[in-house]
Amino acid sequence: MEQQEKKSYFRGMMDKIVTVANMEVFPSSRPVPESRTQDAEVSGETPGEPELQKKPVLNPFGVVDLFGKLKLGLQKTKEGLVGRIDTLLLGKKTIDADTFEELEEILITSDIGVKTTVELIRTLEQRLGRNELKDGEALRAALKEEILARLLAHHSALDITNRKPFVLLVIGVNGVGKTTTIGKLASRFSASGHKVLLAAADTFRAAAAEQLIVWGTRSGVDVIRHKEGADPSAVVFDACKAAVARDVDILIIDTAGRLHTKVNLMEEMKKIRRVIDREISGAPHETLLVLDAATGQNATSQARLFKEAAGVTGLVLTKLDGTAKGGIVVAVSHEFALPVRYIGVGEAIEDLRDFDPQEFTDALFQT
Ligand SMILES: Nc1nc2c(ncn2[C@@H]2O[C@H](COP(=O)(O)OP(=O)(O)O)[C@@H](O)[C@H]2O)c(=O)[nH]1
Ligand SMILES: [Mg+2]
Repeated sequence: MEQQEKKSYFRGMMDKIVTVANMEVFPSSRPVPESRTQDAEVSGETPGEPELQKKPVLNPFGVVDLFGKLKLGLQKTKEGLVGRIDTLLLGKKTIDADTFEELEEILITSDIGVKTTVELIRTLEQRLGRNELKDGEALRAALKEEILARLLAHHSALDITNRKPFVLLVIGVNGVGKTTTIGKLASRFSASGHKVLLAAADTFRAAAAEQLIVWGTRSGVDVIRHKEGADPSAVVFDACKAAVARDVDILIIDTAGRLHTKVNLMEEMKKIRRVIDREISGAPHETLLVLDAATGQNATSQARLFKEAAGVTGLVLTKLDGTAKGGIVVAVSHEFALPVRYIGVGEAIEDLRDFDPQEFTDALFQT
């Protein structure tokens, strides 16, 4: 009997030691071992080093032209959406039912979404009825106005200054760009003087944490990680404790999007949220859903699923460069009444941009 007790006491101690040994704080000052970055690259899914050395777009004064870069990033959507609209509308002297029918088709096939398209067309028809639209050019301008109005209606920038630590939970299915987005955000927040801590709660593969560490090392940001396969909630628990103890301004939590079933994934998200809230009351303060714009309507289904189950408060649309499906930005924001906080138009740090509805519509509609 006594021996039995000793045994279980011993096992309890071992469990504790293993738990502590499982956690690893990865200080940004520690060099990333060669093999780690290589691991990340070998996996093929997540390159360790994003390409940071792409040729900058310069304006005539030799200064990096961010608006020009945005326009370039949105080029395919511009061609697919506004290019076709121009072919339909420019030079058109009268607007009739056929014009609206064709416009509707262009909007739907550009991933603006059925719901938003129907609403846009209805509003434009009403404006025509009020004699506000004299010709094709006026209709084009009105369409831009209506799209902008819908984006502005839900828009607000992410403000991290009202809570400390501000807890930012990043969710989304596998491969959409969560870790890359977090890396870019970490370097931006730390460059603007904020103390940042990252949590590697995607514990499915070691490479996921390594990828975060590469970004962390680059921007001088620490990463809390556990061993591969550990319980994501345990990582989150440790990260919350560390964030409070170290007086950080913002804790950004990376998660996995690849549990076997949707139910599992959503249960995991709920568990993570419970743990965060228990440690830092009222947190997470923002739950960012990352969506890959190139997946078009799939992004809409993901937004529906995550919004219902995971308390999404903001969106990031990545990979707008290289896709003609950029209309999805308008569709998801409007359909789910969620602010788009950031958009990704490339792999460099400056390619993650604060979403600005005016700038976005200008970049699309400017000839
Ligand atoms: N072209 C482009 N690629 C991106 C963008 N954002 C992320 N990626 C790439 O998408 C791939 C998957 O990103 P990752 O962050 O690992 O996705 P995660 O599984 O959601 O964490 C990587 O190759 C990223 O470099 C973007 O805005 N544009
Ligand atoms: Mg990842």
